[in-house]
Amino acid sequence: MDILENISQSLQNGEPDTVAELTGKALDDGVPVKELLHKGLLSGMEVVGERFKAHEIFLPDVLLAAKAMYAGMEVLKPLMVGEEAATSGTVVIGTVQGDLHDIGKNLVGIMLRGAGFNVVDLGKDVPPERFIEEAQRTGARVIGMSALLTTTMPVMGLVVNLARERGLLGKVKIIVGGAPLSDEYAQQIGADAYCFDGMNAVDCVKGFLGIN
Ligand code: B1M
Repeated sequence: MDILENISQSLQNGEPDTVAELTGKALDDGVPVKELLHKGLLSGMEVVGERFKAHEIFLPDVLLAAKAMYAGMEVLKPLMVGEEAATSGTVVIGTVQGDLHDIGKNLVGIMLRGAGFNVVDLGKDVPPERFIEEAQRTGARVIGMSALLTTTMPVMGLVVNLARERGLLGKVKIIVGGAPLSDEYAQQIGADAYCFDGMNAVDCVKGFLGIN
């Protein structure tokens, strides 16, 4: 088994220590960060999602896999963040109210920080009002919301409506992301963009702020 398969398998088994160790070893062996993230960690998490859906594994197994995912991300984080100074503007991010999935949102935060943005991370289960208050308090140029559940996606629309009521639309751009989201849904709720992953979120934010 090659090291990436090994990482994916250890993540599926919910083994944080092994995942961290193997991720470090793969880096030492010269495996690129992007490949490690996609072919090791994310591919493992995809299998976990499929097996959970098929009722082959249960919630505690998924939680352990999430812990293992974090252990791997911790090792990669310094390499993803880079050296750029945070001068490009503030982005407020969070996972919407009712939703506890934060792995994707955290990855997006890491990528945005790496691209030089000041990221205010509100965490998970964030009520609509908080996104707006923090954007106003920090003078953020962009609000980024994440949702992984079809039942929590509508909360994003509430945030857009609140931003409209407070006269923020246009001044603050709103981006949305997460597995069940789409361009169509983003348009439907009046968000400025749907971003499919962290790199795409960086490109969207740079585009909005006129940064190359
Ligand atoms: Co849950 N869960 N979960 N879960 N979970 C899913 C999402 C699910 C698809 C699994 C399945 O059935 N196949 C399903 C949702 C079904 C649906 O709504 N259609 C599901 C369910 C049902 C549930 C519970 C309801 C289960 C239960 O209690 N019976 C429950 C809900 C809890 C709640 O939120 N209130 C629940 C709980 C959990 C755990 C807590 C155990 C755990 C989360 C731990 C954590 O996040 N700290 C968990 C996990 C890990 C998953 C799966 C397996 C993996 C999610 C993940 O982290 N993926 C997931 C199955 C799956 O997605 N395949 C599943 C890796 C992550 C990097 O990807 O988050 O998509 P993702 O982020 C990507 C992009 O989407 C994008 O960029 C990221 C990087 O590429 N992106 C953005 C995300 N946010 C963005 C924001 C942006 C831009 C891009 O701009 C701001």
